[in-house]
Amino acid sequence: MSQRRLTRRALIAGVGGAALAAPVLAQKLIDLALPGGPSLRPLEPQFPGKGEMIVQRIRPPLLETPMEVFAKGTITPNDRMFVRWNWEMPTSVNAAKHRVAVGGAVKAPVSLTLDEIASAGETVEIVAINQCAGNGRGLSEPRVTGTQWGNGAMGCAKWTGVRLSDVLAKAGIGVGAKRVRFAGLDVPMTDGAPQFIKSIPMDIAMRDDVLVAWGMNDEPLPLLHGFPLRIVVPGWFSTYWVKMLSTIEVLTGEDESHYVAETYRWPTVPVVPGDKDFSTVPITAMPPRSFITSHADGTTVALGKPLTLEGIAMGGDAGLAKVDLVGAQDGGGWEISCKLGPDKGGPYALRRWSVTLPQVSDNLTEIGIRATNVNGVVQPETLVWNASGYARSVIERITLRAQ
Ligand SMILES: Nc1nc2c(c(=O)[nH]1)N[C@H]1C(S)=C(S)[C@@H](COP(=O)(O)O)O[C@H]1N2
Ligand SMILES: [Mo]
Repeated sequence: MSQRRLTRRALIAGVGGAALAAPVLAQKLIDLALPGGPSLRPLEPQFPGKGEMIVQRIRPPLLETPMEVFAKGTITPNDRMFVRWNWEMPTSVNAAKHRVAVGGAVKAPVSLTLDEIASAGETVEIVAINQCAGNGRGLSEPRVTGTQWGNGAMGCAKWTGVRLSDVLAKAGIGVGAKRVRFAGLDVPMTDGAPQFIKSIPMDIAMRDDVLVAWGMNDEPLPLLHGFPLRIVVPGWFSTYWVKMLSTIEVLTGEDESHYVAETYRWPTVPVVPGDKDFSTVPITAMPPRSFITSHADGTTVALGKPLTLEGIAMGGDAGLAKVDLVGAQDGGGWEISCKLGPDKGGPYALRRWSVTLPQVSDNLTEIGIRATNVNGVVQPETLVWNASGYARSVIERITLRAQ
């Protein structure tokens, strides 16, 4: 109980005083069914600015979206979007005083106000999935270190902003430009620890859908999601989507900074636990993924009746081509193609799928859902394990009991 109070106080201190008067409610727990355990987490109904969220950590906040949210629609409401900060986040930002410095290998460094950013070019809207590179890490077997996320460190929103290329044009890209690096207003909590800065290659930076965004689902970016500005790189893991953007720096060489050169990387070769000395590359583009949202694992369904299953899918860094329901790995050998919902949001958005089985004649043991994108990338049968649990992509399975 005292544990709960402490948690509550920390929570309030972390994001401002808005919820100070809120009553302490009875704590609800959710079971994320993490094979490496422990898998119970608090379900917090009133984290400031949020609806009910799974608390992975209070400070800096790591909040996970309950899977039930994805059953409701392909756009994740702002108050249900997962939250991830590596270091403490500022609890307020003065928009009038905020500037974005554009420097490094540019023709003339500039310091831009929000108005100057907003008028740097055409306003662009794009629907894109925001997914942590560690989403689903807690499901890794053998267990790996890092935040033990279930599959809720993802969400899909409509982002509004201007093209990064238009903002870069305000300073003029210099000779030999190779990468563009971003920093936000958050700073490390421990002395000497590296700041959370990230960079992307020049060709990605120049893409016409890579944004400096201020809008999220037609609202200003909430503080938790990076008010007033964040980077959006559709199709790439959101570790690159730097929040509370304050600095844009053009680099002429490789990025030797911690979060690019040392972490957020994965092996270029298959590895097993304990392997060392293999080469790594940054995790970048997302693979396809899909989930059953209509039925939780272990649900009972009616024997002898038709059964409709529904869910969500993503193509990753390319549009979705198809989604199939597949039988258990051993003794399966069947697959049924699912009906895709309308393509409302474009290639980087979540999409619905559904399939109706004419009659349930037995338990549906370890049935899976498998997405394929237009580049022919398919969710694999078995997880390609890596020691950081990055970029999970595997056929996710559930068992339904017929009764
Ligand atoms: N400034 C800043 N931007 C950041 C981070 C951060 O710690 N600081 N974390 C990154 C990571 S790892 C993720 S997964 C996403 C999470 O975005 P969200 O909190 O809006 O869901 O923000 C990215 N941008
Ligand atoms: Mo992340």
